[in-house]
Amino acid sequence: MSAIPAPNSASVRSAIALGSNLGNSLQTLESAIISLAHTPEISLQARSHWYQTKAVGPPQPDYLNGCILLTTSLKPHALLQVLLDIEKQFGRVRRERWGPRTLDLDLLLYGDRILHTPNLQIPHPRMTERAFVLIPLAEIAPDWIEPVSGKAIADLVQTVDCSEVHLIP
Ligand code: PH2
Ligand code: MG
Ligand code: MG
Repeated sequence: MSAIPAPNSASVRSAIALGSNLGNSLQTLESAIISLAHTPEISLQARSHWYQTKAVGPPQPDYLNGCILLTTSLKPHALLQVLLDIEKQFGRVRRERWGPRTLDLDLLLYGDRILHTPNLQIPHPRMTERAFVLIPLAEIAPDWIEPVSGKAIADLVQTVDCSEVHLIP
């Protein structure tokens, strides 16, 4: 009997939010997507438009925000480490919480997993309140159920103020 090769790892769908409000944000964000797409364990599936968004938090310049969908064989913490490495590669320096940054990559969703660890919470704990996350995510994953609220992204986006999130054509 011939052996059926076991898949070495299951692929899980994940959603990532991207943001930048320092330096050449558009170039940084585009380069970050290329870096992610070139990571061997990651396959890029979809990307949203970019949006210009008013900063939430201390006074600072507007952000560019967007979201991507990928599939990955990486476990959540390994995927987080890839995101942190790419942030560092683009000169991210961690200063004040919610302060300006050259690149922010946030792990939003990982399949239907709910995870609470000291350095990683999935779903991202503030994603359901943030128009700058939900609007781009709704473009590429309207039917994805956020597992804590049990609501689809397309429904969550109806519950937030979208007036300060502007599509960049
Ligand atoms: N990120 C923050 C804090 N505030 N505001 C906008 N508009 N976009 C962001 O990505 C953002 C923010 C912390 O991660
Ligand atoms: Mg963030
Ligand atoms: Mg972050």
